[in-house]
Amino acid sequence: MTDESARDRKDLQLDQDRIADGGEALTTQQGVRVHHTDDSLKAGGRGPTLMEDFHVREKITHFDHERIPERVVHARGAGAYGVFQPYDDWLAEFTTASFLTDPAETTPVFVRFSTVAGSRGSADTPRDVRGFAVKFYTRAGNYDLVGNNFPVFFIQDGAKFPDFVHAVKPEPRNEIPQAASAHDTLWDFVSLQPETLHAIMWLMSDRALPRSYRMMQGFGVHTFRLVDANGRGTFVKFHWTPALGTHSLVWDEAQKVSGADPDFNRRDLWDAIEAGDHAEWELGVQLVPEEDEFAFDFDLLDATKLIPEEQVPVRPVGKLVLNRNPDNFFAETEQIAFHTANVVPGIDFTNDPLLQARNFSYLDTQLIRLGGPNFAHLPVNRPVAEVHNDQRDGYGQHRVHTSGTSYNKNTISGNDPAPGAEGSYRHYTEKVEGAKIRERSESFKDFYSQATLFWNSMSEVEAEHIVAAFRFELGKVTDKDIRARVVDQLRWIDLGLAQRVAEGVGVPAPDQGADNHGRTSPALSQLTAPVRTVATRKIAVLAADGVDGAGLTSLVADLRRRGAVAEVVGLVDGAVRSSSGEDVEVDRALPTMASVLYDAVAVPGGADSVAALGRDGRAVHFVAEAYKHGKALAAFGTGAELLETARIDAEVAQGTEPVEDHGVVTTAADGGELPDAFLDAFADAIAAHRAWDRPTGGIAA
Ligand code: HDE
Repeated sequence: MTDESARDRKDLQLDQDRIADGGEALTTQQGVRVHHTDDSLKAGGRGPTLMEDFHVREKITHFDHERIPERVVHARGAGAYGVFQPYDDWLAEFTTASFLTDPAETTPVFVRFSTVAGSRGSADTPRDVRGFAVKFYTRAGNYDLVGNNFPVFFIQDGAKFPDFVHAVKPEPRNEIPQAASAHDTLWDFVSLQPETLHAIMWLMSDRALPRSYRMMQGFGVHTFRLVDANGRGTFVKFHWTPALGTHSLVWDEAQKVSGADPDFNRRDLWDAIEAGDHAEWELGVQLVPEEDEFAFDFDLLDATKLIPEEQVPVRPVGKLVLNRNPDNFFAETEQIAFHTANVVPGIDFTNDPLLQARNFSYLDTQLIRLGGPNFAHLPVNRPVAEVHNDQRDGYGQHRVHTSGTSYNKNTISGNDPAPGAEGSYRHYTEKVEGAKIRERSESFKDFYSQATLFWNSMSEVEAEHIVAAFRFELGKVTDKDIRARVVDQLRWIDLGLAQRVAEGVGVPAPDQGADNHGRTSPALSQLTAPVRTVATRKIAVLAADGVDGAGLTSLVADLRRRGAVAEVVGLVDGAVRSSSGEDVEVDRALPTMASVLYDAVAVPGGADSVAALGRDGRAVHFVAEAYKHGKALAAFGTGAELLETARIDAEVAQGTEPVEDHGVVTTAADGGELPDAFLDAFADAIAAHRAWDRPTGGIAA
């Protein structure tokens, strides 16, 4: 964004810290100009290095200290800046937080997405929960909504968090497997801790394999509290709904993406923002009046439960747009410090024991990760609201306090800074009574009903994926007793599920289980109301010398006009020579790409091009694999011959009238303008995300 007036307050504040290094002299940290940085100072050209070489010693010392501890969970992430704006003021009846209620107010934000279990250098697409952490730089101070892409969590009390994380992280003896839950310790834990099962169902579902950070929902998970001007509280659940719809990879694809592009989700976010395709979500809330606290058949304080949307609708509040990539990964995405206790007036906590533990953990973790108590001075963490207090000193102190006092109350400095100003944070007044006791509330003890609700709400395809995921995960568990114990738990969710899983993992299938309550929540399925759009979808257009250039150009232009990202993929880089002798520029060389990096594949006509592609195993595999993963395919002219070479079992058009068969769209037309009906049918197939009902062998899930 070059337009000054369009730059938000946080962006302008960051100018104080940006260092451009344009045409400057190289200096030491002390500002002394350096004459030569390729060789150390030595006693003779072949002699020993001298201690007095302050430049090289400083350079190496700084390098030695470049790393900080990675996050103990959510180490792998990607972030971006953006802006939040409410649509209108309806929520003002419930909260004094004006950034949620004043449509004239835009709030700068930084959002960090992450995987949970993997190390900082792990791949983006393991089966895992995704973090969705939003820092709002509001005028009333920073508010952090540190959520996930699942609405429920694995445990109910923070006391179990270290146990859970130790179980899911790589095994302690050999640090294997990296970024994967398919190993003995996680499933041992699950089999002994049934509160995990609802979130485990989400983990085994397609939700754990988002196609893009831009195509996943976000949830605050806990029940929080909104507070109005009179101190009245209202329970609230926060939801983020992506404008592009919620879409997932299939498992076979996700595993291959890990190799083809370990930065798949990072790159997707970065590239989209660079291209001006700003990522968007709608913030919605489910509100529950305090008098209805006990109106549900679960406890609102239990983070393993969701409020079905059919019971309490999600009401739209405003829009989040991510529009600016960070300047420096370490300074911003790595050093950003979220904390669930960063709240502003109008938002408060509940007694959810998971949330209460988080309110301790996040500050504590930043102290070790960022090396002391002054991490709020780091540019990305600094509020745009003014900061004044009597906190002093500590490692990395950036402020030069000029006041003669650092205590309150004082007379020497006119009692500045003074508490109690208008707009101060006031904690919600809640009456609390109870015996001091270490126990789990009885109201938390139904571990299965909502896991069943989730299972019942899946479409057939989604349910199949869940069964396949359990079979994969438990199939990797070496201890058969653990497999059997997990299956034994699953029968309390649904007997059929337990039996299908058992069959795949070589343990006895149970013949008795819980009576399935039969309830569903359609909103839990990703496939019930998918948003259909081709916007930002990536399409590979395969071409070799002899391609029908006019047809190719017309297809690519049409896809780009619809907002998709169309790339010409050649056998080698450079250009392909069309059948009519023009050069068509190649965007990507086939050996550097894979079908798993695209949403759809098109094969233009041109006899020589199609024959050359047909002789290349990688090109044939590219098409066959895209088909296997349910992706839209299109071919025109002789292009359909490549589909046959790839043994794709679809009806193809014999004339110019397009034929669509399970997401495979063909026309015999070639050269010049392609029929609109063909282009529309291909766009529809891409927008449908996947053709789930392909006949031959189904989707490789
Ligand atoms: Fe976190 N979590 N968490 N968590 N969490 C961290 O904070 C923790 C939980 C979540 O992009 C850590 O700065 C405890 C639920 C996200 O920087 C740490 C408990 C949810 C991120 C921590 C939970 C989350 C974190 C690690 C149980 C979804 C990444 C580094 C009581 C609502 C934020 C850090 C980022 C990160 C502790 C449970 C989401 C150690 C003790 C539930 C998105 O403080």
